Amino acid sequence: MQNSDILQKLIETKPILRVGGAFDSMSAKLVEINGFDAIWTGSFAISATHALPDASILTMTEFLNVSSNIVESCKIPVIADCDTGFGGPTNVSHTVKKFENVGVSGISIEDKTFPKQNSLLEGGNNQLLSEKDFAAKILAANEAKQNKAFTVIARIEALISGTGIEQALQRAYAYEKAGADLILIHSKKITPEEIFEFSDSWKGSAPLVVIPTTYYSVNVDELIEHKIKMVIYANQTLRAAHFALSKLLKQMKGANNMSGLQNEMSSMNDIFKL
Ligand code: SPV
Ligand code: MG
Repeated sequence: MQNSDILQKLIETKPILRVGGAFDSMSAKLVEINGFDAIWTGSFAISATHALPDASILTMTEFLNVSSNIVESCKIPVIADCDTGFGGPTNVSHTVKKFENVGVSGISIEDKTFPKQNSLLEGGNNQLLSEKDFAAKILAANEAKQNKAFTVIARIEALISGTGIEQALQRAYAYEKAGADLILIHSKKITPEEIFEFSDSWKGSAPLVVIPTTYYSVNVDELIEHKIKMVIYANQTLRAAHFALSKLLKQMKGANNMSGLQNEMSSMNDIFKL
């Protein structure tokens, strides 16, 4: 059984899938060890580890290399964030071929124009691609996959761009018709109301995915009640790594020796085990 089949099986059988964000093989391995269902290789976290903004700067190949390394180190499925698909429908076909060939189980593409900016960036540009042009990308992705179980996630940015629920629903139906396996409905609100309004109105059959970064107090139970099938914790690992390193380095810089800092880091044995 390929990992794409395993991911499909999990989607069919579990009430909700918990997906942890990772940006390299070590963070991905930790996501796996801690019992998550799948790994999200997010453009925000991967860009940040290159000290770059999440603004379509890294190339498809650079993102592919990170996901490929993670697939090699982990047993659980990997879902790759492929931004806007790195171009038009032909680029999307090529992207699917490349990511599927290295063993990634699914990709997500979003309906913004290239170059995109991170959806949560204050004052960021969130211009939407036309529904028709994005549906063509989903069609291309669907046609390009070798294994039927390879998951194509259509990510809707209508709520992020302020276009509203009606537009989000209309796009979701169009993308499902074009072959999307899952619909990712993204929001930057600090409460989940608009996500729930969307999911309560959704009459399609594609399961729904959310990324509760800004509405972080939402409970998993509530997500299940509102028909959400997958929750992606996209960037918490990156932020924790940044936080821990920043804190430690500040303390190290002012210290005469490292005695007081041993509890601020994993032991050598922890790393040997990894
Ligand atoms: C990412 O993790 O790269 C995402 C989610 O796409 S967000 O940062 O909320 O846009
Ligand atoms: Mg992203």
